Amino acid sequence: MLKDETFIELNQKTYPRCYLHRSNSNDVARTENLTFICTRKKEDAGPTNNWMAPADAKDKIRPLFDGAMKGRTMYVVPYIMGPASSPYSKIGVEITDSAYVAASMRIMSRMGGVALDRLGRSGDFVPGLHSLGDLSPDRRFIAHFPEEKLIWSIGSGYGGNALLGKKCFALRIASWMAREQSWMAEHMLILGLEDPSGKVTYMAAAFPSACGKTNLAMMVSALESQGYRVWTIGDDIAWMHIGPDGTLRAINPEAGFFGVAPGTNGKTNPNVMTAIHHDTIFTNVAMTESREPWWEGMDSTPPSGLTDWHGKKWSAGKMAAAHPNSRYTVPAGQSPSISSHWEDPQGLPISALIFGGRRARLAPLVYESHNWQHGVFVGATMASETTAAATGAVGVTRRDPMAMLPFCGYNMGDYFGHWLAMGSKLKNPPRIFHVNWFRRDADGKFLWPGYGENVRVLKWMLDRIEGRAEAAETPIGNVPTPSSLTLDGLSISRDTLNELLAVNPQDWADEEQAVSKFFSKFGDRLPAAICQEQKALAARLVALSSH
Ligand code: OXD
Ligand code: MN
Repeated sequence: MLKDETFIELNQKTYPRCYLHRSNSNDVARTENLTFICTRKKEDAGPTNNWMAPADAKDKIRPLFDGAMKGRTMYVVPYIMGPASSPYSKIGVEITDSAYVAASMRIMSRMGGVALDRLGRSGDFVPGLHSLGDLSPDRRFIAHFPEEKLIWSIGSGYGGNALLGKKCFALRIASWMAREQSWMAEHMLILGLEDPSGKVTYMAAAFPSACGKTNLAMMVSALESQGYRVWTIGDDIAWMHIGPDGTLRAINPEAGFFGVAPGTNGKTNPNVMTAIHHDTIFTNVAMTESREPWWEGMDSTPPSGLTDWHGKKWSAGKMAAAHPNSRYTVPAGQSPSISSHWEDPQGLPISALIFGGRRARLAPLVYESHNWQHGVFVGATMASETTAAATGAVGVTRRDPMAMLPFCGYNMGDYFGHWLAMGSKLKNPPRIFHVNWFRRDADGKFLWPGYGENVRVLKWMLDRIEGRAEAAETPIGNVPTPSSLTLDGLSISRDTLNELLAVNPQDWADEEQAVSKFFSKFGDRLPAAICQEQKALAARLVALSSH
């Protein structure tokens, strides 16, 4: 890879075994418009997925693979998603003509001998065929065949399109398997919150792409001096099963972090800054004169002599030096925050599920749902302002249930039904919360400092679970009373706090309209319990505004 410049060597003194990869400039993010769920019946893919009939998809895509790998090296990559000895892990085999993909899979999954050993003579694996093709978006397809558990991807070398274990297998194909087998494959980080007694409570949280999952999972707690610490189990995907004791137990199917670089620094994520100083692949970041990786938001002023992500001399004022969706790929075990239990084969018991998104206006800092069914409704009504993680306009509000809109491998109406069904199978279903770190004031300034301070919100959740914290009832759920949040050491005015926690009935009535419009897409595949929750919310809003 060094020889053919797939990899550029970074400063081996300060960044040992770190390399920079520059992708084709038309191939820098997931392409949702070229991603297909290929089921026999269109309704089984549902209204939120692009659909092709399996036979049509194969007729269209197979010719693109003809001769595509000629003159290239073909890599056969057996890999395990999940800890090597976990009964919940699954095996995939990816065939690819990209050395970058093979090297990245080595970080992001347990690959090679360990996977072959586990596979033995069984044929129980998800095959994935990948080729860079000619990298033309006109001949780019990321096709999933969930009925036969098969993935075909051509024309892109970008992470989420090309590392087939991640979004394609661990979310799209796995979500289908999970419904068949009564478990859950979710776009969730997993963290452990340690309290002063040393007890660790595990939580899983779903946020749309590039909304801070990695930073939250790896947070350095602002309440560390009070004995609250955060441990990382995973930053992007959770596979959750019902354990023998009726609790929901989560494993992280991945072995590494494929994180968004811009905005990452010693304040926003000191743990990952430590982790990425060795054995890391950087993609589409800028490079300093001393051959170190650099991106916007790493420090306040760009150093002179930067090379941009295209490999050209960079000058300030023009475009960003690093691509906004530039990434680091780093083994999870390199983070100082990694939990000593992150590879526990039985997974970790989940006490809270958290949904969240970027909402400049609407949603309060945190609220708690009334029960599982209401919590599923809260997840189903999630929305967020878009980011650079996928191609398309940035900053528009899009509905993104459970942060799974781009990743659910089947009809989302049925997916809500699966969530509801899982709740009734759990002895003690986790509490369900919603958070919004991104609320802004009238001048557009963030109201909440975020990052390590978010532990204060996690602590409130823990206190709710343990019956210690107060909450005020609102039509959307329970919000903290100002005094129930642990705010010592943080300078935040009472007015700001009120603004952060406010639930404005008129705004929520407007939101309700948007939700109704979105739900109408699902027709009779929308579960009755979701309609019921929607009606109940509407009634509570009317009751409040007529007071
Ligand atoms: C990711 C994404 O890369 O969600 O994790 O886009
Ligand atoms: Mn993700």
